[in-house]
Amino acid sequence: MPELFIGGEWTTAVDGQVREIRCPADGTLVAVVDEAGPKDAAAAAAAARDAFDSGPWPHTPAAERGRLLLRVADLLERDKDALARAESLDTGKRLVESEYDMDDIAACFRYFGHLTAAGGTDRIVDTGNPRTDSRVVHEPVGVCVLITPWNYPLLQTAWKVAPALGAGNTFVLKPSELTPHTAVMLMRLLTEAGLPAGVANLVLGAGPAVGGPLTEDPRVDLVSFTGGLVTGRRIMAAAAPTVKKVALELGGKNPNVVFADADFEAAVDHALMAVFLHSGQVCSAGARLLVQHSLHDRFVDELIRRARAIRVGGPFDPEARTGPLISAAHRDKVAAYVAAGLAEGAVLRCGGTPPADPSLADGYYYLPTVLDECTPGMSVVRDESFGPVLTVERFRDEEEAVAVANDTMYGLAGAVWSQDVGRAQRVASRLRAGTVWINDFHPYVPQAEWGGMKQSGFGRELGPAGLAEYQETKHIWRNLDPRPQRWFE
Ligand code: TXE
Repeated sequence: MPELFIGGEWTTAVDGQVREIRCPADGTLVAVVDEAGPKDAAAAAAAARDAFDSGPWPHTPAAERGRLLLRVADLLERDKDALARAESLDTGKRLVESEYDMDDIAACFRYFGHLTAAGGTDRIVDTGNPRTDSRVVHEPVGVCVLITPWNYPLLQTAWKVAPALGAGNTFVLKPSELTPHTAVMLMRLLTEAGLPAGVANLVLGAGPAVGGPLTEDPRVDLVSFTGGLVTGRRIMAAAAPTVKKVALELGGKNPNVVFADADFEAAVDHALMAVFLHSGQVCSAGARLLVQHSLHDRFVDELIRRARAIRVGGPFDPEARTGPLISAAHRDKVAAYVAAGLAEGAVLRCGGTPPADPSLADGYYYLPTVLDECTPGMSVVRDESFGPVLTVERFRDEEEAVAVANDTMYGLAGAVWSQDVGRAQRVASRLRAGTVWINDFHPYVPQAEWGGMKQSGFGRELGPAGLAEYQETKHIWRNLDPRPQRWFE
């Protein structure tokens, strides 16, 4: 069955190209899928434009659009097992983690379904003139291009698709070429839920060949992108000539700041989860551990003891606690960062290699790795390695903790651990990041905005601002009693 979805029709690529999808856990062939090129991207942009300009969706009452999102949430729950399995085969992540993701995805559609249906964002403006009627209304932006990465394929897609549809837009989705399957399944569910033809379009394919042309296409009004910093910069530049609205989520190098008075057991446990969840392929991973000097030795010793015990394995291995990296190339990149860190003086405390287990030799595994005695100038500290690599730095006091934590070009997330409520609150408010956790790491809810400061990007997903991202604000002024103004008499 063809995998491109354009104008309500399933189709193959115009040029007949296909791509092999392989499971990162063992390299086995998952499927061969259609690979779009620039012509397919153009056809999808045209279909989305036509559906926006001439179709019913932008003018469908918000309550009805909200109901459709709620139906999608029901369908996602119905198909949870198949979706989770497909996600695990594409990404190599543990099935249980994919299942958690599917719950979050359904919750995201449910949240935006209710938010859309509730309406209430338009307002009447008091102009002070009784002969006028003035209203500020919210309208869809238009045709949205949604470009998503491979680490949380359907979750990142849901964060964009649900608000884009809720606001009344049409869209072209371009998922990562490495992990296309759940996007294909979502298109089927949107159709089953009753979405009109042309509103949702899907093109699978490489970033430069498909995402690039879409970003430049004058028929497109908005580009929402989640991915790497370098690609994000390219997208912003490509969108500039046509002055598109752009939203970017470009990852982070997130500090996890632990004071000596932190709850020891909880802080160690969360520090592991912060960085090694999904083998560190998480934009908000707590990859920089900042520990107060007096706690350092005890804390890092315990962390290493536990990190060594983390079992890596494939998505369906019930004993595994984390999975492979997405590709051989990505593992090479992670290994290169570790090598650079060691050359710059970091001390390897555990990991630093692929696992020795021969049964894992065909997958792209890398052991949980801790580099101690790191300093802010090291590339492994500054850049996002996006792997299971924790760098450890020390600090003496609150002032130094804040300075070191903020000494990064990124600003997506961060955490502070302390039982001193005042201090935890002070540090939280001084961290330059879109999300800050106090005595916790990683939780998020669809009601609360997500996004970055500094070079982690701009724009927000989730929460009311996540819907507003896909809306234009318009002021409609009505003169109830028009008379000549005689300005030029
Ligand atoms: O991402 P890319 P890559 C970071 C992480 C990782 C690095 C590179 O540090 O090591 O990025 O990963 C599409 N025009 N994150 O190379 O290239 C691409 O096809 C339009 C953090 O895999 O950013 C895919 O759909 N689109 C991140 C999407 O961009 C283009 C999650 C993301 O791929 C394009 C993933 C172009 N010119 C990686 N080039 C996070 N924020 O969570 C590529 N794409």
